[in-house]
Amino acid sequence: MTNGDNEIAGTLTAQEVERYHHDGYLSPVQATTLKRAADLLAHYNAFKARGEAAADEVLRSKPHLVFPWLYDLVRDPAVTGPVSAILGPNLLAWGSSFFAKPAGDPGFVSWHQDANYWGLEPHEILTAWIAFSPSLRENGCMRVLPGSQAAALDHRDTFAKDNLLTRGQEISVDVDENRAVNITLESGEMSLHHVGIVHGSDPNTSDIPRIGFAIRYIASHVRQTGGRTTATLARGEDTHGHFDLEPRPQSEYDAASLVFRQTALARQHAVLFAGVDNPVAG
Ligand SMILES: O=C(O)CCC(=O)C(=O)O
Repeated sequence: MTNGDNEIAGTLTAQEVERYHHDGYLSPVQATTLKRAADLLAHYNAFKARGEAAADEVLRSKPHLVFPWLYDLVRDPAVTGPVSAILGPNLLAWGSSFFAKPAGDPGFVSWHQDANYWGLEPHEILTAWIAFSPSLRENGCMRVLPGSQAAALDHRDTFAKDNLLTRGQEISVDVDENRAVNITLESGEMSLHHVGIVHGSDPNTSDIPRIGFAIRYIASHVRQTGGRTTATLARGEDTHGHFDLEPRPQSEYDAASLVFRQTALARQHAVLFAGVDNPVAG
């Protein structure tokens, strides 16, 4: 398979894979060149500048279904190669979300574990969080608790103002923040985090925007426990057929891809959270 960003290794060493399994995350991993990251950010900014009423909602859940440049990133061997070193050769992307904090943005993400919400089994699932802009402590980089993927903790919905998770999901027991590690990234780098790891992030107190694109990858044998939904074939083959496969959008933000995305999300919502708004970003 050719690599979309030729100068990027697109794989992991055995030691890196072992570190991922031990710590529940791996960072940094090169995902794109600096130039490609700048192009991706330019695409993102150009779309935001259009001022579409639904922009934030679309960017939050499965935007790769309406932007060809994101669909291609989801399937890019430079990104899927390292993921595949952990999850195996056959990968689906179950979701994607932007987590964006403009300069000075009060938005934060409470401590949570994704595994609590997604209804996917087994947990051969990880997020590739790709930095479209630098992600630093001062602009609210993601933070993780190494090793915390081993135990499932109780959560509650807070609906807190400024929480970037739609329902303000948070762990309802004490989290020892002294153990947290800052995931700082340069543009074009990514972190990989296990679906069970405790993670969150603080507001952006700087004048540097923090724009991250999170892709939820699953091994192709993973199932949606509550019913059949859709996913994108990201690498290899869909050997199990547990999901209906999502097509590449014909062109940016076209009517057909917008309708397809709405339908896919409606199916996902119906299976996961009947009557609850937007589970995917959480
Ligand atoms: O971007 C952040 O600060 C948090 C991201 C997150 O919660 C996730 O990718 O699951």
